[in-house]
Amino acid sequence: MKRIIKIILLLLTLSVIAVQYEKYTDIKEVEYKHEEEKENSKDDYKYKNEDEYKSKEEDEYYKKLEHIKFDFLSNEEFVLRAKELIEYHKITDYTPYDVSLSWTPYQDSIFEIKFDLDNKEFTYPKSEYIAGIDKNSIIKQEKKGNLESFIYTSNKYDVREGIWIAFSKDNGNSWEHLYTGISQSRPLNLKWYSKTSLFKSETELQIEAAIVRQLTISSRYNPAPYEVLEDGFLLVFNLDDLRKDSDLDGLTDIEEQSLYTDPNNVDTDGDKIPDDLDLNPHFSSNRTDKTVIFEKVIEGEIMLYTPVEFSISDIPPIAYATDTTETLIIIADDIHLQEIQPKWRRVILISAEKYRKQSFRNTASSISISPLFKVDDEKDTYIFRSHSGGESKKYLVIKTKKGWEVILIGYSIAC
Ligand SMILES: [Ca+2]
Ligand SMILES: [Ca+2]
Ligand SMILES: [Ca+2]
Repeated sequence: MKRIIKIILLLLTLSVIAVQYEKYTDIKEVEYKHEEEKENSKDDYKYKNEDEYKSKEEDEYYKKLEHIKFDFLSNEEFVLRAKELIEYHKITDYTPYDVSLSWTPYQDSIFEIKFDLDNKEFTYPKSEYIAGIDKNSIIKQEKKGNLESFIYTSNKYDVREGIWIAFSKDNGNSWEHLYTGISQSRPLNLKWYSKTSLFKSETELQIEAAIVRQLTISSRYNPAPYEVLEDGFLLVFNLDDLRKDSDLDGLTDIEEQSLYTDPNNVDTDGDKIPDDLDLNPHFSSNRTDKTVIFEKVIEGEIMLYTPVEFSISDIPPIAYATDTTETLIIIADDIHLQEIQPKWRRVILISAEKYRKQSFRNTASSISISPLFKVDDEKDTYIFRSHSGGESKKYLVIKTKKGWEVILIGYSIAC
């Protein structure tokens, strides 16, 4: 996790010098005539370059961040933290980790894309489903008497490959889906090819695993190169532990750990919306006019060089989480951001300090957003930045008579 923070900080400093997309270089001099230019001369913008908008507030903010140092975990520390994640046994008679077996036989077969010569188009194999789950996501499956179970991956709480269990006691007629709180290869790689039976008992499942460590920062290779730090683990999932929902709010204790909500409180932020339905479970929504700016950014409504105008009266009805709601972690300390009212995604707002303290937990997709910085010598004009993955974006915010106008003025990626 420190590595991720390190990357985020690196991006902050790199954002100015990062390679700009070529296609944006020719819109360095973009002129935008506001419809109501007569009404307000300030609305007649001429965007030359994102670097024109300087802010001493911004400089101060990032100067402080530069003092935080992050070190990679040593391999020994890495292994110790990995072992804390889950109940396990060490075994001697195990199937060694094999990177060439990254794909299950089903995944291998479904990736056989064929070219149809007659119709001159590619034909893709049809996905098959079991218990509502694409067989592509299944790691290991087994039947034993009336019991049937499989371990699979889902992105519900993780950016990639969170580990889930599907369990049936009635020959696959009805299914229960349970989140384990860990994700594949981060850092425990669960082996579909291990010989050990999935059923340890009627209430416990087991699977072999190895502790692996990715050797590159980038995961553009699939599978990314790994080294095996320790092999021979037998992970044990006690189904009753996975089912435990101490406050009966519909989210298991493990899910609440992943969402940083209180496992002993039905309504963590006290806004009368229970944790399982709350799209912003940590803060009750007392929106300010600045809150709306961040909502537009989170919803992806701000486009490059196309100003978006809105006001605080632009309040969407309260929306609720469903079974398929995705989760976005937002790392930010800004009060205006904390009050956002999401429309379709669950947002978990946590401080950079809290985020930094994690080891491997919670790999939901995350975005880091700066506060609003006042632009020097300009009235009601702000800039702020967002960072996610390798992307860095810079926004210009101007207060108008109607409310706010927000424009994405800078976009860079780290190569
Ligand atoms: Ca709960
Ligand atoms: Ca709760
Ligand atoms: Ca709530």
